[in-house]
Amino acid sequence: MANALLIFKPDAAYRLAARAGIWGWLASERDWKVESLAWFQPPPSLINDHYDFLQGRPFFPWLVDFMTALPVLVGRVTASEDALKRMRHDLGETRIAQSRPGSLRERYGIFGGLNCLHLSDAAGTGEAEVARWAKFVQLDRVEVELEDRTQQPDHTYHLRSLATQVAGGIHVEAASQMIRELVAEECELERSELESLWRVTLGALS
Ligand code: DAT
Ligand code: MG
Repeated sequence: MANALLIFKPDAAYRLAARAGIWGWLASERDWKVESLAWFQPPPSLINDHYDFLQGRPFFPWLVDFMTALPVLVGRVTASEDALKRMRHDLGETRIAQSRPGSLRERYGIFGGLNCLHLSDAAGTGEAEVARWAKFVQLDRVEVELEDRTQQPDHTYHLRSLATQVAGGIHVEAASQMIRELVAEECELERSELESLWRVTLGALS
């Protein structure tokens, strides 16, 4: 069995419809088992190590801010190597514009690297990631109960359209403001947390 690290990134941890949809898939445990789940805010040093292979890329400072701005949901999944491959297929490609239609990222990801979920890409990386993160967060028990439905609206596709405008330099202010309003509707967050989520969401578009 392979161990894989799983992270609901801020865009999935707080956008409640996205979280419910992704949890519905994960909790089906068709071919895998969720062994742990916990809230945890990673320090920048951990994200620097976790994404070491991306250091120097233009989006790297944003990526560290994205992954450290708020507590995220971190878990461990066990699966056969084939099942892990199927999970990654269900997840979809990294960048939202390239993500396979019907995949989780195409369904719930907003734009670019705002792609909802981290899942180790193979048994080897999973083992290393689990060992690294286990020094910071417990990966042995499920301590968070998530809902697979919510009253909160899902504005993913509207957000993607607005994000495309902002990234293209079109109606930047109006589109950014509408993104703030729609993200706020999707979440149940205090103002200061919402501002962090706005910052990392809009930060992905510049
Ligand atoms: P994945 O998350 O699909 O395993 P990865 O390991 O190559 O992708 O990259 C890790 C994260 O870095 C990815 O989830 C989002 C961000 N990222 C990677 N390439 C990117 C790009 N070209 N633009 C923006 N963000 C990117
Ligand atoms: Mg990866």
